[in-house]
Amino acid sequence: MRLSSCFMPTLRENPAEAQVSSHRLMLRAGLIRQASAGIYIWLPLGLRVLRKIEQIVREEQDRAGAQEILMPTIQSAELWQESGRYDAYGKEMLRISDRHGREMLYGPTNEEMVTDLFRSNINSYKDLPKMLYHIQWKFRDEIRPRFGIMRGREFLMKDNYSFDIDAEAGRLSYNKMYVAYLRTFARLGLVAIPVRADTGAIGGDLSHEFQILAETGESTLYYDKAIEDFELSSLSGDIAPATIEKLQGLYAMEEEKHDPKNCPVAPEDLRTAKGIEVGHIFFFGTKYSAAMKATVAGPDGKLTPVEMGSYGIGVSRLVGALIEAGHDDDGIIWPEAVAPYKVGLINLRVKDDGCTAACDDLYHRLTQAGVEVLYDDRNIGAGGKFADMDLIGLPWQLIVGPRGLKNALVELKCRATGAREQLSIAAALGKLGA
Ligand code: P5A
Repeated sequence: MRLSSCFMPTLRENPAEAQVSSHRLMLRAGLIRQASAGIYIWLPLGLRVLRKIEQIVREEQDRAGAQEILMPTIQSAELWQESGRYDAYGKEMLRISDRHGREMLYGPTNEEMVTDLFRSNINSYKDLPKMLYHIQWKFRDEIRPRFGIMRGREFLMKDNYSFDIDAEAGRLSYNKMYVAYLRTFARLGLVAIPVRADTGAIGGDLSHEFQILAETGESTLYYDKAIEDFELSSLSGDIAPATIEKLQGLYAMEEEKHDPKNCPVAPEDLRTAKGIEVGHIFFFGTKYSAAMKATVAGPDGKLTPVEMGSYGIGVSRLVGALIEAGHDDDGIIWPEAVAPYKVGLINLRVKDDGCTAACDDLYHRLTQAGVEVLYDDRNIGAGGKFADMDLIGLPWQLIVGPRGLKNALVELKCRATGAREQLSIAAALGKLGA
């Protein structure tokens, strides 16, 4: 993509309304703009990141055996009356009525709808287990939307729902998702600590939140330092059941549930940190299936309510969380897995025919090789180009000017380390995978 034709409205100054780095940088780097309180427009650069995170989340859901569907954002109130949550959900639910005066709502989550889908289509243990997920916008009328997309009113969630014949099988599905989450966050280069959690409005008795460590986190965590030995950000390959059991057995609690007097961890082994909740998983058994009569016939022909769990990832919140975990004074530092482009190609002298020809050629060759390039071909000063490129945080900067070209050299800068190298064009292309 050529920057001269790109819609990337960057800001030099810090926007007054932004209190945390990620919100500030998302506005400054031209990733989002606010449409109204807690509701955002995703601009081209921000949308590219959102889509890449979504894709990693999707691949790990698919790998765990879940199947993707797409349920609507607008739901009918009837199903929520059946489960009993229509009144219980309170003011966080955005209630709408259609032209016939029917009560509708903008979905804050989909347990009811998916339970209805299940009961109308599956009625035998032979069709179990099943896991169905979608990646869809949600609306929660948060009393205090803040920190940009981190606590929005409209936000993108991946929500998965598991269906099993009994509690034991349900627990296996829960653990499958637990592993899928560890893998997902590791692919994003994040340390996400699984913390035992309350089940709140969703219900049930087994639940974990996945918390990314960041100073600006809204939760305070206490956890056994042994969790750090699992090197959660670099997990790869299969994760053995014994590892899961060990990890789930280690102490990790939010402040509200942490009781220093009864904490099983010795004070010198206890860590405390702030966290951002990027995922939350629940095993709630028959809470919805019993209320909504979603039953299955077992091998003996007897009908029993299906055992269920639900598993959420805050896909849009992850964009903010990744920035909280990766930035410096100059701007964002994206991990390669989700960067909007891999390389920023900086043409230092657009008016110099030789320099522009060399840049055009590099742009062409990188693009041909499938490397995602943002080409700064604007006719502005070098200072503005460097500042913008650091701000938007692409992993690599390929800097091309007439002086270097005289010696057939270009400069390659790594955004994360700041390291710079003078290289021949062929060597630079090689390093970038072209
Ligand atoms: C699990 C999936 C649920 O809703 N039902 C379906 C269950 N869980 S949850 O914890 O309430 O939400 C799941 C994740 O969504 C993100 N999230 C938000 N992101 C941005 N703005 C918000 N207002 C917001 N609320 C929830 C979180 O990452 C949460 O873990």
